[in-house]
Amino acid sequence: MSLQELKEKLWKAKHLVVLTGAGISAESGVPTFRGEGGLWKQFRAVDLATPEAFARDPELVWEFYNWRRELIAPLSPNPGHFALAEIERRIPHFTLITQNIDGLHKKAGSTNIIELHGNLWKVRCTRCETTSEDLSMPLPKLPSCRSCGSLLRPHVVWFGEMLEPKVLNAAFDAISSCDLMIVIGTSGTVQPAASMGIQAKRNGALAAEINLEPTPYSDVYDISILGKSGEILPKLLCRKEE
Ligand code: BV8
Ligand code: ZN
Repeated sequence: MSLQELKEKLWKAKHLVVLTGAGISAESGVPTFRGEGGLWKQFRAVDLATPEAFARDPELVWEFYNWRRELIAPLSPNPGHFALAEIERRIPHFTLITQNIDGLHKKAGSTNIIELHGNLWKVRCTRCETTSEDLSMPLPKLPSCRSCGSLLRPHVVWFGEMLEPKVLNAAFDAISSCDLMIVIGTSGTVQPAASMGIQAKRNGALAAEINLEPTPYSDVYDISILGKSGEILPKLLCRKEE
């Protein structure tokens, strides 16, 4: 199946679910997790994005997140983000599930967004759990809660942590009722997000993938289109033959 077939399915879809990963933000300049830009100093993101790393050295983990905030703040959504926001405006029922914490989907105008792994611009108190958006940069080396004075942490889901049940339930509800699911810019490495495309297929939806390179799921999806999401997604918007 090709881009043209995906386009036909898209404009007939009753409920489209899109799952995005770091790849959709790559053309905005956000380093992906497993690409060459994914390194930070001598650390790998997966070694720092853990509760153990935060318990061991909260200042280092906050330095990592402050670095990502400084890096991402000036970046803009790319044509792939904008195309998804436009598709949401044009079809009856659209749910966007993202693994990304960069906030670029919202900046591009998407509204019905499920942030599986939290948000880089939100902080949460390690004691009273008060969660708020804080755009200030840089945050103090060890930011503290305005309500109780305890240490704040990034409001993101680290490796080894459960996703918030209400977030996960919202994602699975969408996946169980969609008739088309498009998985974009994710290597299919991180669970539980990685198996959501197959889940949708099992529930009877047509499953498609748009990715720069093949993934472990490419052969299982009904449609697998290789390329840059920033180039492919805008093509879905024009109704004429490509
Ligand atoms: C959980 C927030 C239950 C933080 C993130 C085995 C051992 C140990 C652990 C596990 C295991 N199996 C499963 C687990 C659990 C673990 C996991 O999956 N580990 C992996 C690494 C094996 N999962 C968890 O811990 C999750 N929780 O399962 O709870 C539990 C509880 C306790 C114990 C066990 C289970 C929580 C996972 C959430 C982690 N937090 N982010 C932060 O960002 O700082 S995940 C992080 O990775 C990002 O959110 C990122 O989005 C995500 C996934 O990566 P991708 O988005 O796919 O990015 P990647 O770079 O990999 O790929 C990019 C793709 O885009 C590539 O394919 C590339 O080709 C493509 N691309 C590039 N450019 C473009 C493009 N495509 C299109 N266009 C382009 N221009
Ligand atoms: Zn507090």
